[in-house]
Amino acid sequence: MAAPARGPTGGSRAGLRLVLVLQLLLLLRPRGAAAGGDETGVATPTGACGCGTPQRPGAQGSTAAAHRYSWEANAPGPDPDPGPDPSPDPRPQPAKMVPLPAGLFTMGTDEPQIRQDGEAPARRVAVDAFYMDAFEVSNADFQKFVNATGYVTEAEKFGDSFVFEGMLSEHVKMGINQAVAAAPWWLPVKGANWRHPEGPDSTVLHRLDHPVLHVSWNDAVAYCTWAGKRLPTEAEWEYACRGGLENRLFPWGNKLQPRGQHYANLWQGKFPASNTGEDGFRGTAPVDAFPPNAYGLYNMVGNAWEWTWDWWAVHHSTEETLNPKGPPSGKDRVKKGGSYMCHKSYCYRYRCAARSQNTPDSSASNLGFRCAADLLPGAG
Ligand SMILES: *[C@@H]1O[C@H](CO)[C@@H](O)[C@H](O)[C@H]1NC(C)=O
Ligand SMILES: [Ca+2]
Ligand SMILES: [Ca+2]
Repeated sequence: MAAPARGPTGGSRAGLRLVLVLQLLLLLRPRGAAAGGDETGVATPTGACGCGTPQRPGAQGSTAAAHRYSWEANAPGPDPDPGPDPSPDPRPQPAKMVPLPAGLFTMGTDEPQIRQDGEAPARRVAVDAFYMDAFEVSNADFQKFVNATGYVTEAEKFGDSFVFEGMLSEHVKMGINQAVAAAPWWLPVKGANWRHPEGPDSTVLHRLDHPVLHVSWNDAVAYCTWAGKRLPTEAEWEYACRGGLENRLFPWGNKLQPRGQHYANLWQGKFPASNTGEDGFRGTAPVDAFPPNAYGLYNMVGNAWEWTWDWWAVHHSTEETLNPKGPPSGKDRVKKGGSYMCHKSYCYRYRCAARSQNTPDSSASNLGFRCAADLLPGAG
């Protein structure tokens, strides 16, 4: 499910084409290798985890399955004194943060499912107390930021971003040249950006409560900085994901669907041909869909991938560390959690120990973020 990266030249067309050709070659490797622990030692191809979604634009799937966990379903009754301003505010847009206690936890795993991603070894990591956004940053949150600052994202500057082929309208697909269309899952779509996740003929206006997409690592840092926050380190993200549980696969435990319930927005069906949307969503879900983990954090795995602060590396010391921040330099940044396109057969990366990477200027239709902070912004 990893999104493809922009070329090392930072989006030059020649670089992009080279990357696409490389991705095509990598994509032509035998399928299933990624999930089974391909140990070729090849750096994880940034497009290898592409899970094409044959979805019509705008078709977000039925919301029935996850509705019961949504804010609407759990909202308190009407305020007895609504006050003088009856303006319809469909839902609160809390960039709500939750406090996480300082702690010592086991990061990574000695039973890696995708070894070449550097999931191993298990190592003891201590983190100081910090705050974490309860939700992925939503389109409404990002709109507020753009309204206030006039910020232009990298996808808007480059003029395109990566979208899964299956999410595109025929009209948009027709405009993509053949050489690129030969890469089966990910297509660089002109005019795709956070406002138009599937290209110019799509909009976020009916899904402002969904995670913002098509934001690069640089965009994410700009947003968090504006909000008085920062990106979480990978260690903080994984500590938050685990919700106080030790040695579990998922934020809620080891069973993917306890009591038959869906706990995350993933892919059901035979990837990539069919996307049943059994969990209620074929594309993204509202940032408050599905049950939170024990720390009160929503959609840590699934829905949108989330950028973290760290540079990417696959070799880790087993020594115990305090507040590790990853390698001092690198080419790619770490992203965590997998997305709505992840299926075990192809992209078993919706586990707390799983990880992937992209260049910091990359953006795609399944990649978002949330922020962390040492102190509550505006407090004190
Ligand atoms: C951003 O500005 C637009 C246009 O003025 C407005 O419709 C929208 O509600 C604003 N968004 C937020 C989150 O304030
Ligand atoms: Ca889903
Ligand atoms: Ca997520």
